[in-house]
Amino acid sequence: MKQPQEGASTDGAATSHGSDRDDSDERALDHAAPAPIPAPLRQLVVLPTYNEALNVEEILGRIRAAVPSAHVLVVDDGSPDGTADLADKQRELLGGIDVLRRTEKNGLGAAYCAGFRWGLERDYETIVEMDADLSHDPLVLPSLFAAIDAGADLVIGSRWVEGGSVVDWPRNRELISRAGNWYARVMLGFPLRDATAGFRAYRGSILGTLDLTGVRSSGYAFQVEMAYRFHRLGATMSEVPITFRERARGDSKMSWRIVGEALTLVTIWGVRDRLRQCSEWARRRRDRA
Ligand SMILES: Nc1nc2c(ncn2[C@@H]2O[C@H](COP(=O)(O)OP(=O)(O)OP(=O)(O)O)[C@@H](O)[C@H]2O)c(=O)[nH]1
Ligand SMILES: [Mg+2]
Repeated sequence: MKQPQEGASTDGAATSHGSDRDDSDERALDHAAPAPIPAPLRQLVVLPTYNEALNVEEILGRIRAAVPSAHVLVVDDGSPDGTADLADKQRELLGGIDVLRRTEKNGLGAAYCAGFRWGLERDYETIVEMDADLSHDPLVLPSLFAAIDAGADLVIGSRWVEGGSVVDWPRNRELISRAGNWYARVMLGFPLRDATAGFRAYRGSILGTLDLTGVRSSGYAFQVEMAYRFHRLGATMSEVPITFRERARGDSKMSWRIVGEALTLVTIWGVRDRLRQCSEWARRRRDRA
């Protein structure tokens, strides 16, 4: 796939780069030996942020410490609290970070899709998504990458498999999450225990086959939609247990609208699947008659 030019943007957004090179270096190389073939880019962590000024520096430091060779892309939707500027400071300090500055808050799904496209354009082999609010522990990242290396196409950091847990989460949030996941499992026919989780790794070669422009969902529904699309492709999916911590700083963007969106879309997809199955069954009966 083609490498976008330095300073090129995804979705018209501006990116600040972790490795700015001098043009004169490029010219000097013109007469030298052929440029070495770049090593394949392996691991990208996409971190969506909206008003995470209280968390972004710490999460970036912890990701860098946990997986020093992974690249990180912060996707900020014009946070008024200066999150993107703080991320840029960490970029200069730590390296291996890019900041994609988008101008409008268009929801988590759109931010993730912009981040995925950025990574796919650069041929990353594994693309991780995680929250910036410290709910997801970066120390889990090596096990997500290892599961992809072992053959999985989608690996979910799961609260609801054996060994998984939540800390400081209100009981009603836990009930909504468990019930929503049960409903998604029944309606969509996949075996996942935590399809709404936002801590997961995708195999880039499979992610790249999806039409991301067709993704409409934004919150929990986005996570379910991606898992459902992988399931329909027959992809290998697995879950690793995580401990999820309620955010300690900053405001949640969760809302009843996001829960409603997930319920509505899961119902539509589930009913559509059953109608498809019925018409397939009727067609086969007709063919046999
Ligand atoms: N770029 C971008 N990031 C967002 C948007 N909405 C939420 N985020 C980020 O997505 C991550 C998850 O959002 P949260 O507010 O923590 O939502 P949540 O984890 O579902 O809900 P809580 O459990 O209450 O924290 C965080 O890193 C947010 O900053 C958005 O519209 N655009
Ligand atoms: Mg959160």
